[in-house]
Amino acid sequence: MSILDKLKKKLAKTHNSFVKRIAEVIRLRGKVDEELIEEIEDVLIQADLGVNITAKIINNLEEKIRIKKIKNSDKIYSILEEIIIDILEEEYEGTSGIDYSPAVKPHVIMFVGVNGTGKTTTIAKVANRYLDRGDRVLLVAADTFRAAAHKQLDIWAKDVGADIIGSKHGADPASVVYNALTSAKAKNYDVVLIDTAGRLHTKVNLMKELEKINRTADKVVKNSPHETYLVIDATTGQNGVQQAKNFIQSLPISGVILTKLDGTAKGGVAIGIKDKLDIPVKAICTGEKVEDIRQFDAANFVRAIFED
Ligand SMILES: Nc1nc2c(ncn2[C@@H]2O[C@H](COP(=O)(O)OP(=O)(O)O)[C@@H](O)[C@H]2O)c(=O)[nH]1
Ligand SMILES: [Mg+2]
Repeated sequence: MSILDKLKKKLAKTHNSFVKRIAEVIRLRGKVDEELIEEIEDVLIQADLGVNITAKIINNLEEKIRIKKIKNSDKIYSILEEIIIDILEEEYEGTSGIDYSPAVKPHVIMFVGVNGTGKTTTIAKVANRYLDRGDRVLLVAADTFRAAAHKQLDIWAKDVGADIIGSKHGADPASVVYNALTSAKAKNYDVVLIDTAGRLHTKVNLMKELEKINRTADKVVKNSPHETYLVIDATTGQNGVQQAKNFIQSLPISGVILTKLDGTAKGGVAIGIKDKLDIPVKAICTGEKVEDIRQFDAANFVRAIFED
């Protein structure tokens, strides 16, 4: 099976609900008129693309229809696919996925996001990629709020073969990070992945804690964290994207990792993120196993959901 075919299989729910409905709308309407455009617009909105990007897509579609004088609806589907790819390729120009060959060592990455979005699982996946390349990887259990959090990361660390530094439940996460980075420098680790809490007593407390971790890391390894990834659960659609704004206001987020695309019809959410948050999707996750992560390739993603 080709890489694209594998992705198609994982994104089948999004394909079946969203683009099949567009195809259906186009087939039933037959001709190209205002009503067809409105119906396509409705489907795009319902598919969690977001209002802004949908407006952009529809504007481009109307323009193409006018310029090319398209009367018959059978071309609309492929035109729409092309338009979305064009918009995303422009937005994603100059961006890249997760940097698996960083210049500076230790390369420090912090993972943030709401509880249950998939931070800990994603860390295992990313760790596995670095380990495959021969890097020495240290995981840091800085989610000290949930009692089970350290244990969960511990299990993953054993599974993928990474080292881990943690602390007692309730410890100060910034000091855990301080110790971990000091040790990472002394022991020449290549990569350090920091797991953080997704929930505290209040949202303000959580953001303060993450900001403190951020500042502390920089004190030990200059300019770190080199990357801060925001993990968003695709099944929560536009709500998940909305929640992201709290993190973006407090932290220098370098990219989004979108998870659980395998279990949702809301995969269209990936299309609107860069437009809405001005932060690129770096990678996508399509399952619970360590290999279920891949770099986000916008054009490939759109092809995978549009094409049979
Ligand atoms: N289907 C699916 N489940 C996922 C994915 N990523 C994470 N999960 C599951 O989501 C749940 C929460 O993940 P976890 O890593 O604990 O989230 P955290 O609270 O952000 O650390 C777990 O049951 C994971 O197995 C994914 O890409 N696909
Ligand atoms: Mg966790």
